[in-house]
Amino acid sequence: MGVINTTPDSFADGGTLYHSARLDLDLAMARARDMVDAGAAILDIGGESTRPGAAAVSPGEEMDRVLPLVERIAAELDVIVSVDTSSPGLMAAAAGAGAGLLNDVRALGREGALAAAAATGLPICLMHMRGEPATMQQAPSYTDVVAEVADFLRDRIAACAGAGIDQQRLVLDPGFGFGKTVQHNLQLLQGLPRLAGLGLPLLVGLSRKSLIQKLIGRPVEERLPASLALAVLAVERGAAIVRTHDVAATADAVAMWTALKEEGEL
Ligand code: 9MG
Repeated sequence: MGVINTTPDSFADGGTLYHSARLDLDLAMARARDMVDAGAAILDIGGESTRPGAAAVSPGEEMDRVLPLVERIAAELDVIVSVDTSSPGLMAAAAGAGAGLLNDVRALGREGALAAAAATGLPICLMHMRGEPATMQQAPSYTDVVAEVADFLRDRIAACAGAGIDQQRLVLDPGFGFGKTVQHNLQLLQGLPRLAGLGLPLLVGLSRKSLIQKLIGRPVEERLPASLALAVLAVERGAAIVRTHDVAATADAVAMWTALKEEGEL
């Protein structure tokens, strides 16, 4: 899953698709095409930054950023278009624009989101987050982070069932970096097989995240090698989908692991 942020303030690639303070749709399409050529099966389009402390965006502005790109990608490229949103209005509009997946970092927790997502008939990624992006990194605390994330995801699967969303439509994500310390992230990475035991595909997003800075001191523009190491570890532990800013390199890293596995060398 390649990441395309239409925000001017994303932590990892903020503003790189902007010209004179406006989103450049042709540039975004070129990025999308490159990612598909590099092997992305899914492109995740986001219109609101979820980095800690990011400014909130109105639902109207989020739609204006995301929908034109969703429409063009769906019309021109052979790829599943995922829309990264918690907004019920955008979920409905995205389905009409050709989206094939909803990615909600709030796991359909916003008022109206369960019903809106259910009505689209689309697959949905339910991600765990403790708190809200503005404050989530202020002393997050768990007794057993893997068990608590698993309990949360089980509760959201049940809420989806109550809203008429079949389990077969769901993908689960532990939400690396969303209300977690480095230690919590490492425990989740180690505990991925337990989350895979919930029986649904796992999505992981570790690409360029700040745990890399905290563990080995790399600024965001130097986090590719460490992101690749984390991607391979996550796949080895059961991840089915890797969310990444660097599709070509990630596809190669995972292909190498797969080749070794198939040769019986791992
Ligand atoms: C939008 N977004 C940013 N990081 C993410 C992650 O780790 N997982 C998912 N599902 N979405 C994310």
